[in-house]
Amino acid sequence: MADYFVGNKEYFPGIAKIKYEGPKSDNPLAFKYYDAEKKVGKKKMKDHLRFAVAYWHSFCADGTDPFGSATIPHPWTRDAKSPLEAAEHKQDAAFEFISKLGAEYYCFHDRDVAPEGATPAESEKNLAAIVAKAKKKQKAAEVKLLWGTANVFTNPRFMNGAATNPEFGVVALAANQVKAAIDATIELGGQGYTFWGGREGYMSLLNTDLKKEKEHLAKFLGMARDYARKQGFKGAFYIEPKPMEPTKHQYDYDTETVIGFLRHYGLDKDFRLNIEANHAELAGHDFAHELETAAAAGLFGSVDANRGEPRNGWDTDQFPSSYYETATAMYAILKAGGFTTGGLNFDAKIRRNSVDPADLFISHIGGMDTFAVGLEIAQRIIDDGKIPAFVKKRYSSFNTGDGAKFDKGELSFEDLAKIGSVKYGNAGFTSGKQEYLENVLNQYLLGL
Ligand code: XUL
Ligand code: CO
Repeated sequence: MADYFVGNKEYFPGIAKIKYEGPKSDNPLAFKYYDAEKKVGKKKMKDHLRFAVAYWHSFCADGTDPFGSATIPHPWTRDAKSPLEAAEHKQDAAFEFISKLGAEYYCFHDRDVAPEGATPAESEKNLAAIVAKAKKKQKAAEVKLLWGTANVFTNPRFMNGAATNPEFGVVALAANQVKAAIDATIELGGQGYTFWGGREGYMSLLNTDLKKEKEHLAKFLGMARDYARKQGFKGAFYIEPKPMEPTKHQYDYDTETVIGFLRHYGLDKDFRLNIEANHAELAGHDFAHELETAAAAGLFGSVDANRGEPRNGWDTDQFPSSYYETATAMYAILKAGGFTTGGLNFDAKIRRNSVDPADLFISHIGGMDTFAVGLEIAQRIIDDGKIPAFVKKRYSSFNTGDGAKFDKGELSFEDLAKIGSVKYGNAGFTSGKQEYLENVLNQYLLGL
């Protein structure tokens, strides 16, 4: 046990390193499908999936919702003599949890890990002190930083936005925070840095200069990128789309919107997409649609792995539990070539009545198992080959003859129109076979 906690106190006593026990196990604290070292295709499961634990949901969220106060006990906040000491205890709990779980990565916002001070300078000092400790604990627990970010949405001063705030002073304060979070990410060897524009949107067009705000956002992102590169940061920058909540309309609405924005402002060389399943749903898209859209633009980066509740319209951030969703998502990810700097970050929280300490483990185990199954099914789709072969054949009329000339840009529009009328009067009646393909996928899902 001593191997798995790095602080002075054990916060999850009685829970040892989580092991793979296989599908027949009835131990809730064991993996049924996630077998880290198992090879799937050319890589081990752990290298395909690159799981990360989200600090904010797992160690900060306490079950508070708009209708009720905290329900989830956080023993690490007890007995601390100062906010900084409480942050250190929380950090001990976090590294104990992540290493017992066997996730290789974690993600954080500046304010998750270190308390805000009375002044910006004090906040920076707090963050630097915590980062120094995190560096040692990451090493001891063998945990790496997938990405860091800044929380420029909780503090009331961001009520009118951060980078898109109509007041220059707030834009500058946001920069101060983002700069410190970038420094922390670099210091901790982070493989990415994420921007989720919590307050970057508008509540009413009557008080908003939309054009100016979008230009400010682009300028801010470009300046932050230049600063990080100057400091030697080699990782990826991610934009995490979300259509609404907290604002009525967020500028990073969905993947397609972000791609257009990045290209318009020349940011597409450094920035990629961090796609969240629940945000896809809020935008009216399938998770796999968002992944394929990013991949098609060469901008797929990372994933916030969670799910929404289809019967309500907000960001419930639940743990993934649908094999269908993880299989179609993993298929999109494998087709995109898999993760490089990114991974599967559980931006998910236990329900507010999941109050046993073991529930935090059980929820992550379920999410990891669900993605492990999704990965195996996605690999089966590829290995069996029926679905990819069907898609290839569906577009085969572009492989030769006039179709190939069209693809190469060798036909004028007049040529194309003439070929249509002369040769293809009866074209268009080929079945799309959706139901057949859905049946094939269901066969893979059952593993028969
Ligand atoms: C909010 C959300 C954030 C980002 C990071 O909906 O998803 O937690 O992932 O700021
Ligand atoms: Co997220």
